[in-house]
Amino acid sequence: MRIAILGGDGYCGWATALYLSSKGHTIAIIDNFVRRQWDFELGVQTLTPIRTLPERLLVWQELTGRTIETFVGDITDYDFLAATISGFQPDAIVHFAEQRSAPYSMIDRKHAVFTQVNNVVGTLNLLFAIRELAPDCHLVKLGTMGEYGTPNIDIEEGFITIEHNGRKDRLPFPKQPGSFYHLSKVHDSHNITFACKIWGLRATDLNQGVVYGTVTDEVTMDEGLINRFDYDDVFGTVLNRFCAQAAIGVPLTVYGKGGQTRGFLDIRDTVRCIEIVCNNPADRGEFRVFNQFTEQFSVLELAQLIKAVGGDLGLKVQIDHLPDPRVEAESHYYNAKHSKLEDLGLEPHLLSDGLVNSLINVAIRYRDRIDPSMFAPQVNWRVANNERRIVNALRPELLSEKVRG
Ligand code: NAD
Ligand code: USQ
Repeated sequence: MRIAILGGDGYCGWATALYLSSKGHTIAIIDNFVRRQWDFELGVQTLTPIRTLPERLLVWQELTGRTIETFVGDITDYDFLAATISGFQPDAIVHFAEQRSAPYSMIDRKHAVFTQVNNVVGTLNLLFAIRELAPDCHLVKLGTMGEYGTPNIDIEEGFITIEHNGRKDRLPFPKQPGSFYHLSKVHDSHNITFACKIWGLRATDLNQGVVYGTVTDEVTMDEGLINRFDYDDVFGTVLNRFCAQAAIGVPLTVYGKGGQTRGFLDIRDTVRCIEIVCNNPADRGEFRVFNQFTEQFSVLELAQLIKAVGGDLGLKVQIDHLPDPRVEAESHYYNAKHSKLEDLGLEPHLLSDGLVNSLINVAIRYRDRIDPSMFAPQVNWRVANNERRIVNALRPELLSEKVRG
């Protein structure tokens, strides 16, 4: 298949592009490198020393003989996007190209607006481009489990059948997102549902849980292919942060009671899920929703697991409970369904299998690059204008040159 990976220079996108390329698909990466600019803006960097996209792609080509085409630009720019879709003519488009950090979207008005414009306009442009230029193409869109929030009932995969005043209907599952970022995903889902209905597009919305790990067969082929590992207070996700903290003997930062329960999956399962979904496209006019995660844990369970496993590796791990900077339930019911991808053939990698090799050992290997000042949370949900340290103003026209190398 011809598969366009929007956001292919990012964490999930890079691993997916290489995986699908290794399976023989023709891949194009579309990215504007804004993720690298956000690091520059916040004064943070990935724990792992990632190369520029041209350098990474050259390593891939030399190792495998496979070429991946690149289109550098912003998908909120419709002319750029339309020219790209029309030039590449994809069978499937995997859309990762959004601002994905909840804390980033909660810094202040500017960052909230940026997040929603970037995400909602990018996706809306994409829907119009598909309709106009590739109407049979399958849109594989990354949503998030956080769209549902933490209701006191079981979470279904996208839809729930409700009986009300003697009548019955299958309706979208209620959404209670917990940040302006998570809200942007809900807005996207509504726009995609509507476009499928009115134009007969085909789309799969993947409500993905928190992804962990850096190791896939392809990125470990060479140091030059290494993937991101973010541990800072804005882009670092909880498991990465805990492993980086454990690696240098800093107490693990559990927010509040730590009863916050989320769905998690190994990056090896992210790439496999995308393959499964591309191989089993939605029908014309169909809007499908799959919950993409494999196991659920509370934040405190993760901290205790890392303490135990880290202890076996000789690390001295302590657990701290910080006041929760977010507005979220600190203990709650959580039972989210996630069987549709397994029904299509996903064989999950469990955390017990990936924790040491894909996380703790990577954190130990690069621990000299860890900046401990990145652990304290600096973005509080209750504050409209957080004074998080902004090191560099975001100036895309200058920065894009810088990050391209
Ligand atoms: P990432 O930030 O590492 O990658 C996103 C990529 O998209 C970056 O390379 C960035 O430069 C690019 N991008 C962003 N806006 C763009 C635009 N307007 N035009 C062109 N390129 C643009 O993020 P990730 O962790 O790989 O996440 C990918 C997707 O998966 C996101 O949509 C995210 O919401 C979703 N997701 C991620 C996780 C996770 O744990 N990482 C979990 C659930 C869902
Ligand atoms: N948390 C801590 N301590 C920390 C960091 C986080 O206790 O040091 C807690 C948070 O308060 C939250 C939970 O851990 O309750 C998860 O936070 P996170 O930063 O790991 O993940 P989140 O903000 O939910 O976002 C991440 C990705 C996002 C994706 C989402 C999937 O950044 O792109 O959409 O996971 S989900 O959580 O299912 O919505």
